[in-house]
Amino acid sequence: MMPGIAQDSMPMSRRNAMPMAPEYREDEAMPVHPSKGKMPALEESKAGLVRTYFIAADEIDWDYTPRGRNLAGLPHVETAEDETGLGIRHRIYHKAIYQEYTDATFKTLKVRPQQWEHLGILGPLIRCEVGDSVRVFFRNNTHLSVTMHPHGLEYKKDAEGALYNDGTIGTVKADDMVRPGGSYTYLWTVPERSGPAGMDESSVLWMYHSHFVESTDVNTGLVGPIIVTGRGLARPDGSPRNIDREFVTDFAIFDETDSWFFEGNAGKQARAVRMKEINPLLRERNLLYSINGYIEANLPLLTMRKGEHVRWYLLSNSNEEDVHMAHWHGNTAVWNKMRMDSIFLGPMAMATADMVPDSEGTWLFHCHVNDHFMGGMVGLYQVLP
Ligand SMILES: [Cu+2]
Repeated sequence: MMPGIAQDSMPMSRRNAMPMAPEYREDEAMPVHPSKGKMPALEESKAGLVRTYFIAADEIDWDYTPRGRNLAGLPHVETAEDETGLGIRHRIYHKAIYQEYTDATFKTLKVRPQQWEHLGILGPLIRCEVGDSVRVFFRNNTHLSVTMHPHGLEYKKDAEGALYNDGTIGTVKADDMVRPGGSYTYLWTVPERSGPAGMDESSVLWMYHSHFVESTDVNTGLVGPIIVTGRGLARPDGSPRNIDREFVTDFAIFDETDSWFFEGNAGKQARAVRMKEINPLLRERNLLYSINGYIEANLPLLTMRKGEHVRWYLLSNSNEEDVHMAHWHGNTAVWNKMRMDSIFLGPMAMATADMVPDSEGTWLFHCHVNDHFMGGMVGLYQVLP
């Protein structure tokens, strides 16, 4: 636990820029629907299923290299780190992430299915079919004010999860800033315009993130995936019926100098937000070029079988350096009806690509931008016979 770290450590310049929530009262952050006891995960409504999630923002110590450094075995140019002999094996930072719980008591973490272990630092996968709705019982266990703001899904002003001068007041503001220890129930709907369009396949990727101070919230770790399957195309669990296996990979640069916890992590070094100007070198040392929060092939091995219909959902974070070229060795994929072995991602991009692997073996999966590749934005995937 990091002592005394909260947004009150925010620089004045940024505090003054914050929009105010004039009608906010603590009791307004209580759930819209009382969340006593267990709620069923699935309920039928007229339109479709109501898919219920219990998600908390939690503080954790995140290790970008849980299994050690440079697991891809790539030759690399000797760095200052090598020369100092410090042999830094782990890159650990205090962070806040979204985690899924079993019920409204928020006592038991839901075990992540093996299929989704590779999500790493990302929040739980929220999935649904067009016509469903998504209800998230959210609890903020951090010392920060945070929110959940979804992309793509339909929301009213009381479930947008973003604080700005939108002319709303009162209870409609409660979703915009969930204070430490607070909770809120977000209700999102999934109309046709949230699902696949003419050029899409049977499912599309969206994402959610905290949108209190957006850049800092995401760099702190508060981001997760949403997958929407087209109406009538989903299995009961929401997955697309025509797909054998799915992977979500976030080409994610985390700027740890823009994390709410930077001062604690770095030992009271200079203020984070102006680091780009005042100490770009220190910032560069704290840019983590990750896939799902893992660097240097610490991403769990993404395993599939030859001939399977594999869907890749590609995502990126939103720093200005989050300009990526996701590249597979060994196999090709189809994106937007085009054959690719590399897919471009701008900041906060979402892309879906389908692969039917025909080449067995263990293959590199990496960002082709030189700095990112050298910085460790590398994973491995495996095609079994
Ligand atoms: Cu990149």
